[in-house]
Amino acid sequence: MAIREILTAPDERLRLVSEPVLTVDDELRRLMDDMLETMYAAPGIGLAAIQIGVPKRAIVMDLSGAEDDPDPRYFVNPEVVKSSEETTPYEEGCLSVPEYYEEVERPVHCTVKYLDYHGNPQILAAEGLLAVCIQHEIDHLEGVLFVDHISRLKRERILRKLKKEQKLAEVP
Ligand code: GNR
Ligand code: NI
Repeated sequence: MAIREILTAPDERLRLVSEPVLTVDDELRRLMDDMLETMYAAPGIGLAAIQIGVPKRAIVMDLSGAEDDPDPRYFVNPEVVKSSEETTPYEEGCLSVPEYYEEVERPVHCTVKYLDYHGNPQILAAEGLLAVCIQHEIDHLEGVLFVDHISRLKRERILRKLKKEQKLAEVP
């Protein structure tokens, strides 16, 4: 396993629409193992493949607390098949938008169809943090970031600051 570099906005690769996975094979499992290790190291609670520069529809997640045993989850080709009318705000962050947090309004409940680590089809009914996180990660597969759900003024301010910080970090 290996820790990979996480892309940060406004890197244009984060805007790619990721491609469906054709077969859940050892190569994909190695990618997902690297994603999980990268996510744990960050640390974060979810990661989409495009965040390490791979435009494939694969997500990893672990919502267990620091005290709990690890609970890694893997989602391949996830699709929201149902979502509630009712929405709720949650203060979101993103490893690709480091150090910025904003309230995002999303459906409270959603049902997601996906393939698991072994390529078996699964259906998940999500609520709470799981629903927030899976919707945030599926957005990444479409090239969407949480800042796309807030006001244009706030979004442009955040992206401008991130660009400036990256420029400053480049200076030898
Ligand atoms: O680690 C993460 N925390 C988080 C907090 C609130 C809502 C969504 C998230 S996902 C984020 C990791 C990440 O960027 N995944 O794409
Ligand atoms: Ni994110």
